[in-house]
Amino acid sequence: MKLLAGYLDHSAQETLLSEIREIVRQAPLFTPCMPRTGKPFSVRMSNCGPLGWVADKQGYRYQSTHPITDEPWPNIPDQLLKLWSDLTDFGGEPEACLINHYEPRAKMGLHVDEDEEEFMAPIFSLSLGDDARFRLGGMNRKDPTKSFILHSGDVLLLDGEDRKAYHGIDRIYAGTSTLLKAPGRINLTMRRVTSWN
Ligand code: MD5
Ligand code: FE
Repeated sequence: MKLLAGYLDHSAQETLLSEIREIVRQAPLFTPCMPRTGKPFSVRMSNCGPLGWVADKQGYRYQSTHPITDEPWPNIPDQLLKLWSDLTDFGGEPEACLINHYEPRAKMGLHVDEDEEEFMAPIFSLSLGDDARFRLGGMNRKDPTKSFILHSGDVLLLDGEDRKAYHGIDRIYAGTSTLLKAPGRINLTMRRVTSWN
């Protein structure tokens, strides 16, 4: 795991945020839910790129359209594609950029990202807005975990072993950033999904 603390300066964060606002206007945030039980996530999501991650009673999957509007996802902003090519040595562009919106009380339980076919590609994660406590464990749910704080503008690169590690967001520290109009946090995660493209 590589944490690039404060990689984006304030003005780069503002520029990116205005692009994300436009994306979310076209592809509104939706509330994912757990397969079978239908229990809603506390995080709301949208996506940009050829594929987007969705979660509903049928399960977790990547698909090329928004689950409510049925429209294709908007493009990934050039600024994000450039960050991917600058910071990863993986050939090819990311296929999915998941947009997670955390309100102050939202969290994401420990999980492994395993809906992708391509496990060789890194995962790129960027934080905007309020600080969050991130928890990173090992390959097994019971392995010991470490936690650390992610700040607005931080980039996290996950490859190798960490790509399959348990991780989650324990809590948001509301009011620690003034970037967003309201307290909360946005996380952008770029991924390769298919292994044959
Ligand atoms: C977030 N999102 O802050 C986090 C950051 C998700 C998710 O976990 O699935 O949407 S992504 C950080 C990440 C991805 C893959 C592996 C690891 C971390 N890891 O092993 O630490 O909203
Ligand atoms: Fe994850």
